[in-house]
Amino acid sequence: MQLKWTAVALAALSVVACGKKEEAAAPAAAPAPTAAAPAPAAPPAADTLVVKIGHVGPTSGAIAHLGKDNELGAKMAIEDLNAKQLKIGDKVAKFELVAEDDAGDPKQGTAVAQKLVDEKVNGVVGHLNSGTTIPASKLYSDAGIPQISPSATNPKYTRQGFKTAFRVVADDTQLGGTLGKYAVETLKGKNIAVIDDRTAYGQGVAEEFEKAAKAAGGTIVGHEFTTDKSTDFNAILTKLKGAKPDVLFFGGMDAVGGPMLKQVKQLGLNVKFMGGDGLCTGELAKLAGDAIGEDMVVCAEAGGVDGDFKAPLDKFKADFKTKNGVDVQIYAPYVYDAVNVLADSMVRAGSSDPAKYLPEVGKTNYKGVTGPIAFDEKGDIKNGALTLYTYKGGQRTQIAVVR
Ligand code: ABU
Repeated sequence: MQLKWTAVALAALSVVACGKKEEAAAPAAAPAPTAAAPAPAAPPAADTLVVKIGHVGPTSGAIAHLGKDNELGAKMAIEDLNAKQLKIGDKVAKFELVAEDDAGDPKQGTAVAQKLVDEKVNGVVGHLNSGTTIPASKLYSDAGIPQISPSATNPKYTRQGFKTAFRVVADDTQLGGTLGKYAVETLKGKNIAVIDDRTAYGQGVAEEFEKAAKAAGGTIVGHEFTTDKSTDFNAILTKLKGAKPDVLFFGGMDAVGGPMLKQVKQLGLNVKFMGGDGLCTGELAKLAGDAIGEDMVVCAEAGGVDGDFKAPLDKFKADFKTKNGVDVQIYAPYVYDAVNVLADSMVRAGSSDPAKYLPEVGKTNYKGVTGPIAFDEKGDIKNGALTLYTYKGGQRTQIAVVR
């Protein structure tokens, strides 16, 4: 009897064991989603339209802080657009960000531009640097893909006759021109020295500055050259010191301008240090340390708002800080607006097909966080503003918005 019970029990256990074995041997079901391996995205519903927005900036390299600033602006725009459930034609748009890094390098810029073209993005916001934006713009133009740069200021970008190229900031003619006049008329500079980094941006803005400073009655006492990767400026600063300048203008980015300011201080060069938008970032104060001085640096952002338009920009900057834990560096709000301008054009066209919505980009009349946006026949922002800044107590501090 005891034996019989044991045999039945063993048989039952064996059935359970076999059952488990069979379960284990069965074809694996789809793995449960984990943080490391998320479940594949569900295919879009039939009434959903996937819209791919390419973004390119230097998210690696010396100005990665600026590239990341721009990319975060694009991410915020995409999230806000998706929350609105916009309709393009009769479908709800689902915007997807395709973010690429060009490292601020012209060759990498065209390589990632080709990648975006091959991926058939519906529009592009970028690139950040003029030196990458200009060569990439030919590829977008050939593919008929609308491109809006939120920060490239070299005039050539919109003067190539490409119908696809737009810019939501002022250009170097306006930047350099305003700063050159300001150096002479407001800062009372007489002997003016210039350094540029030989990039499309640095060289262009320095030339415009020089022209305007001369036209306002200033004397250019020296013009020296560096690169966008240099760290030692002693030779050129020493040479310029001999010409006794009262203003030194630098055409280049903050990553070079910060260390240059330190060496200006070490050499005892007593100048107002000026620069365009590439210098005019929150990061400059960190890069220069106490060499930033009080009211010593004067620079300009290639956009700006005042009056009633200030509140939306202030709100964007506060939201950006809350969401990302960092302050806006400079151009994130312009990226945010540029993505929205593309989306607004698609809605008006009832299509995300670049050929169909491109004409609507040119007709844009959009109220953004950076102010009103409309384009002239070249694709440049109409009535673009500039904001002049200095640094007080290590903080970028607004002087004035000028047009
Ligand atoms: N506009 C300053 C930074 C970007 C560029 O134009 O190269």
